[in-house]
Amino acid sequence: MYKIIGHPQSRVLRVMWLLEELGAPYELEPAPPQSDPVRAVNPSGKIPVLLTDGAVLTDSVAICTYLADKHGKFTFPAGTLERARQDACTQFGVDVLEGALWTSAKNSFVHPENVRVPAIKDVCRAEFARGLETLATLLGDGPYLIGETFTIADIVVGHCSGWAAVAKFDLPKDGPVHDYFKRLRERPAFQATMARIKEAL
Ligand SMILES: N[C@@H](CCC(=O)N[C@@H](CS)C(=O)NCC(=O)O)C(=O)O
Repeated sequence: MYKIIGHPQSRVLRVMWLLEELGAPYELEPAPPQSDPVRAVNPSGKIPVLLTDGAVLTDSVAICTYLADKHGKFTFPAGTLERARQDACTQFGVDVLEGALWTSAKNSFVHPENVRVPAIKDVCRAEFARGLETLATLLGDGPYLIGETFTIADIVVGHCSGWAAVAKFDLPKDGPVHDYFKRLRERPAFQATMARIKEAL
């Protein structure tokens, strides 16, 4: 049994979604970032945290990579060219899409008001829009980032699309990227994750 610590409307969703895809049972403690239960296991106070086999794992991408490698699913094996492409897509999600969303969030509500720079949010929107153009190229004929195989790179990018919707960033109303995001949302494991989040809140 895995235990996830962290409020699920966050990068915690990535770990929940992957565990649902894997069909692996897990417990969720929906603690907010910087709360006592989080800081007790992760000094940075950041979420998600995964407790497994007596160990504390942090960082959503590190956790997803560990779980996918461990279960041998939703990832290509280390040392293959497909894995290198998959990792590049994951890093694209984190660097470009998440980078824009996170900088915008930090300057909207995460940082104290006196250190926020609201004007940066226009830059974030522009970067995100450019990222969607890159995504269309990476996706090619799809259906997923690495062709026919759904991987953790799709989970990271898919999570960013939901985050963008909540943050009211512009998303395509039709076309291949729109259809890709819809395809991700329609996966039974994603639907199960959303149901579990609803139940937890
Ligand atoms: N790279 C980390 C980032 C974790 C992170 O910043 N999580 C946010 C919530 S989604 C958080 O805990 N923020 C509180 C803070 O930065 O103090 C990951 O992917 O897990």
